[in-house]
Amino acid sequence: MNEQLNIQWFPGHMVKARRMITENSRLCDAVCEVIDARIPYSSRNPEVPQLVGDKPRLIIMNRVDQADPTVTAKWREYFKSAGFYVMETDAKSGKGTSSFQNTIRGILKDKIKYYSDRGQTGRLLRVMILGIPNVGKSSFINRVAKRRAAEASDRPGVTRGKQWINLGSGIEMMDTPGLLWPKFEDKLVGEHLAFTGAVRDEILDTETLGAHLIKTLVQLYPNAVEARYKISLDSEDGFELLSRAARKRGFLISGGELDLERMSNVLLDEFRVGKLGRLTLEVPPEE
Ligand SMILES: Nc1nc2c(ncn2[C@@H]2O[C@H](COP(=O)(O)OP(=O)(O)OP(=O)(O)O)[C@@H](O)[C@H]2O)c(=O)[nH]1
Ligand SMILES: [Mg+2]
Repeated sequence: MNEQLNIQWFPGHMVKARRMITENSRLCDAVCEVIDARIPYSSRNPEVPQLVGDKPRLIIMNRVDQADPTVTAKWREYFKSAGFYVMETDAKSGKGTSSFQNTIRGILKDKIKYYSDRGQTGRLLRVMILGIPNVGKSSFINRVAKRRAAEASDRPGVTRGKQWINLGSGIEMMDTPGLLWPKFEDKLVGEHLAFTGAVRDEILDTETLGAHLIKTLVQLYPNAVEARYKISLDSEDGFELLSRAARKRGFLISGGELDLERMSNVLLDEFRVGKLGRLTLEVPPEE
């Protein structure tokens, strides 16, 4: 497979968002990085430290309902041993989100004491919610706030500006637009972000993306691919695997040629909605 996926995605609004995040982080007591449990490595923005300085940081592994539970547990331990606070959430159903406020109060207990020692008991704690596009930031905030405070939807780039959401309990959350970074140093990072839907599909070559995805899945979860597409897996070539799946489904264009674009779209959709099961594409580095 020679085709390269060249994914460069840093539109103008992200330049603005980045500036806005840096300016507002000064007002915040803590920063939450919402990451995608299916790609915990690729969904972490390497620029976060330089954007927000050394604020206390909480990692929210979201989409755990779509991720492989065994691998999620490994990532949890990995992040914990790296000194992060970690939560595991499914912001769609709300599972795992109810401990957020207590977790934040725990993380900021010294600060709370500092304020209360000075009689500033009513002082708001401000928490910035950061993450890649479409990861579930706004959904998470809505779950914690128990109302539709922030717009959430099934495509990247929905939240455009900042929005403060007051929880009415002394904590205020700041929703931010999904942010990527100007260059993916590692080609796999761009690919994984595209597979999971963090990068808008329109800027990508669908067939190449599909070929890369099926090859990746065959390497990591061969049984899931076999069960879903009923193809033989004795090939290392993504386009060949994709062709086999297209043939099996009878996806043809006029002239009898296989419709690989259609098969790619189906594969991407089925992967994203979880029809292949709970799959995680990245494992933590070994100690
Ligand atoms: N299965 C599943 N779906 C989720 C989860 N969290 C969010 N979603 C869905 O993912 C889509 C995107 O959610 P949003 O909350 O809008 O994501 P966002 O990070 O605010 O996106 P932008 O504002 O575009 O950056 C919505 O369709 C949500 O229902 C989750 O934990 N599991
Ligand atoms: Mg949003």
